[in-house]
Amino acid sequence: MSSIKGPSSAQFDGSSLRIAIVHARWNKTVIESLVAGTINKLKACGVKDSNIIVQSVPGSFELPFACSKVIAGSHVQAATSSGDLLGLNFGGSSASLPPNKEPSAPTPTLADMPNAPFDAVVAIGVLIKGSTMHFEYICDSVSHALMRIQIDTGVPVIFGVLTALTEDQALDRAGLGRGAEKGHNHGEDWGLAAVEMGTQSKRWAEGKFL
Ligand code: DLZ
Repeated sequence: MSSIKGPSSAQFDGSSLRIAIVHARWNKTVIESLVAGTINKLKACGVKDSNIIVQSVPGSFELPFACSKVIAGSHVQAATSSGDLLGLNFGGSSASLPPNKEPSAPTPTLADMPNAPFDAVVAIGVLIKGSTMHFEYICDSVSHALMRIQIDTGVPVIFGVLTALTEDQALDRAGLGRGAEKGHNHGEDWGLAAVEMGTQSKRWAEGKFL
């Protein structure tokens, strides 16, 4: 019997979004597949290559700190580039332009610039239960911290952390199953969720609900 689990589909255009992926490096094989699945789906939704930023951290425990810093840093980056657009720092030094000469290149708009604040962040980690309580502590603290970051910053943080009881569970959820069924790559769902939440949160912030 086929499963009834999983999200129903919805289509969103990611072409104006800037998305960060922050991933842990523990359990590399599974991580790589999940990150690739996420990127593939982001691109399929129209997110431009230059608007997908990937950063890594040692393990899942470091994900909340990194997500928080990356979100804050993207605001600093955006503030700096809007200064550039006002001519404060255009092309490195506007003072070096010859007198009465305007820059000849078309002035970029903020939408073209690959340094707008992130519209969503995907946090990817793979936790596999061992013989101690380590797994429980990290799962619990990371999931709560990621939730808090999205509420506190107003930037959606997609929960791309697998909390698997066995290696096979983790492999199955990355489309790398060792059995006849390879399983489904959950990174694809996270890419879709990032585009949907990035798009919707922009609209909601503008009071648009249709
Ligand atoms: C230490 C540890 C262990 C035992 N297991 C995992 C795991 O399954 N997945 C994961 O992402 N990270 C693991 N870590 C590393 C911790 O997340 C963290 O990087 C270290 O405790 C250093 O803070």
